[in-house]
Amino acid sequence: VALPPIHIKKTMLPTALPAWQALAEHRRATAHLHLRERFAAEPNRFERMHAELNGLLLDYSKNLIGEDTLDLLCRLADESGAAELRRQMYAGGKINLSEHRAVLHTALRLPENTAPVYVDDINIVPQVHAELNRALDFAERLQNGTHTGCTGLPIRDVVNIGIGGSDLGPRMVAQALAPYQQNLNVHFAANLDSADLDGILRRVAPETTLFIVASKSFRTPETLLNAQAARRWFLQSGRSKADIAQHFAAVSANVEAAAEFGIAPQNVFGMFDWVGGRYSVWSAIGLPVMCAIGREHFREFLRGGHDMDEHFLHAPWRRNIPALLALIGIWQQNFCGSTSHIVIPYSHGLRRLPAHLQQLDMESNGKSRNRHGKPVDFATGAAIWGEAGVNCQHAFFQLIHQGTQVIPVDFIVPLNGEGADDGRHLRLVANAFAQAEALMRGKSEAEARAETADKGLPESEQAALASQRSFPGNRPSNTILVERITPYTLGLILAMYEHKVFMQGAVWGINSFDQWGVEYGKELAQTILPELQGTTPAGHDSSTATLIQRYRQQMGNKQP
Ligand code: G6Q
Repeated sequence: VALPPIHIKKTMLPTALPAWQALAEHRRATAHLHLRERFAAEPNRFERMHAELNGLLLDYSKNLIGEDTLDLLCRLADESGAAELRRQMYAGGKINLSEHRAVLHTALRLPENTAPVYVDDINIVPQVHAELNRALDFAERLQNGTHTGCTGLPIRDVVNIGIGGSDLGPRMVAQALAPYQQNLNVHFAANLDSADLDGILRRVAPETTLFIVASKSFRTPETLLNAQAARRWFLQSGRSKADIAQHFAAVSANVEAAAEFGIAPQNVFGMFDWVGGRYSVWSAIGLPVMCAIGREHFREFLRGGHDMDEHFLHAPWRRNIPALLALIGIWQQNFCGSTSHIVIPYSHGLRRLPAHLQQLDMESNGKSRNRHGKPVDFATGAAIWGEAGVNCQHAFFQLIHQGTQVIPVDFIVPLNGEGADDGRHLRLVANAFAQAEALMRGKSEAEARAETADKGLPESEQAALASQRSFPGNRPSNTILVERITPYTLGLILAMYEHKVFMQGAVWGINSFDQWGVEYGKELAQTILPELQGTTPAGHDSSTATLIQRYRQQMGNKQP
């Protein structure tokens, strides 16, 4: 089905839009307002500034915004043409212009009996389900012991070898859903540092281990080198090449290369050209997750993602959770001057979520040209970072409270924990809420002084202490509550962030779906590798040339 061309003018940067100009003016007029005063003046502020979807609650009231700010941000969304780009994305339009690709991670989460989605005139929904079912069946055969190792023993350990999008998503999801793990242990090796894979190989046995080589391109050197190391380890344990069929699987869009590597065709699961690596955990790249949690739970994860897709597609901006996160992020970054954004899950299971979001967001929106190649004149993707709460409170929170930068925070809080109900989770939640409140309110010098008034300190010391113990407050945060982390709620959370990233890219007019910086990194080492091995370095700056020289002096003839 031919889609009409995207209507956004190529030369138009969002800074030229009337709403952008109005927001800049609005910031000048409202910068003096403190959140503490806003809350005092608006008793129903929470009521007006929260949104909910199927048990996920977004409280965005602790942001430096008023109703007027939100109105202008929604106008910006309209003027930027984000709704049209969203329509194109869901319909299979090739919105990844630099790679001429459709962007259809939403199609991976569609129920089976759904309206067709066409890419190059082919309805992809049946393909999606065929490949999903193949992967789920395979995971089930591993789980129930129908697919055994070459000695007839059941598989106990699954080792995923992949990197970037072929690692971070499935690793994070498998870890977050550990309470749903059934009878297979899953491990993840990504780093080229041999300590990563070798550490896993020391803990597993060849006859009960299955390796998944996860690489969309099947050309990523890190993954191929680790896969070759795994194959060597397997063969050196006395197994034959014929045994590889029982112990190696692959997920790739490059089925021929997987076959060349020696993986049996029935163990190769396809990926689609129209899914970017960082959006691919919902595809067969989720195979290690399927192995860990099984068919029904994986389907629940997809259902969560799909429900968020429907919400993002249909809800008006003002009630649209991913759009609100995106627009408030744009406000914070482009109008209030923040340059980074923190994600703090108060959940040990979600401790890798910041790492996953780092890739999702920074690889998608770390761009300095618009989607038609025009340089931008405003800040795009924020630096994303974070760590599990409460650990981070004892580390970098000092800077968030009293540092000179304002860094917005997302607090992600499951109301129920997974472990023993001995009061620790209750305190975890108390910490999350208290941090958000403290960041918002701050503490005036007078309040700090009142705290130390009865300590019998000399007046000068009291004053000095009060100034150190005061907090500016007015520091923005979102709080995202779910009842607990389940496959369904994790699906909601993950898709929510994917659409936040899309929405920001859409308003900024950039292509969130290519990653030339990653491709560049893949090329660069190719030049230096032979030089480390002995060919004469050429054309480098003095720093790089000396570093190469140092390696060669140190390694002498010891190089592999
Ligand atoms: C993700 C990126 C990148 C990619 C890795 C692995 O969106 O494209 O992180 O996932 O470079 O690529 P392969 O899956 O092709 O090995």
